Amino acid sequence: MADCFSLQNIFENFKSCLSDNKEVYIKYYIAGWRELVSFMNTLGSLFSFISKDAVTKIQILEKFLTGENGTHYTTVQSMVKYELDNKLVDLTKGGNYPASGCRTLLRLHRALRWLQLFLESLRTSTENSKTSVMCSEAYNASLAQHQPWLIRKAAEMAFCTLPGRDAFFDVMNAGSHQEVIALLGEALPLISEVYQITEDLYAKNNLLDLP
Ligand code: 1PX
Repeated sequence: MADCFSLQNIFENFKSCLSDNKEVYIKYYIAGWRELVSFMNTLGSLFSFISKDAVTKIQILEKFLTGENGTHYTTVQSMVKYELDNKLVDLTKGGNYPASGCRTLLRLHRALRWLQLFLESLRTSTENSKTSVMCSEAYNASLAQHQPWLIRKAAEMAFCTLPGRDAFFDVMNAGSHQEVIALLGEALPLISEVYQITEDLYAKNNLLDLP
């Protein structure tokens, strides 16, 4: 429900993501995504195909985290090491591990780039800016490159139904527009840091194109 959601909750989770030595805790990463999904669920049924896919991916990671090898899934760093050391990742084409932790998290990681771009453009937007345009620009500069035509079209259709900027600021449930903008300014560096650490780790291990 719209009133249960708050922008603050999302950021608290992404803040908790980073350990002292800059590893990314999967537990808080997926908790951040759960909050985002609950926000998306307030936007109407055209978004449900997106939130369903996000939930599926969150559940895959949760299962690893609570499973018998869960300790290896404490951080993104430990997951990458464990799955690579034990050859649990399909590196070039589909094989025995279509739902590895590494490839599943990569999908969310790419979506985090979308979030980063979208929130930054919301933060710097003016009264006349359109959320649908900001959303689709962020999408085209990130996730769209990894998705087929049909999904891109469905996503574009959903974006057109987004509430206008004022209503969008209201549903973020973080006070006045000025307060929302201030909160975005605080939170974006955190999200960017989590994104960049993951990106560097994946790049170093040649994991950015996992099938
Ligand atoms: C405070 C503002 C917050 C806004 C919250 C919005 C949360 C957005 C969550 C998006 C999560 C998307 C996960 C997508 C993962 C993905 O790329 N999956 C594809 C590939 O997976 P596969 O297993 O097949 O390799 C999959 O094909 C995806 C299908 C669903 C469509 C994805 C379209 C993504 C659009 C993201 C923009 C969300 C718009 C929210 C509007 C505010």
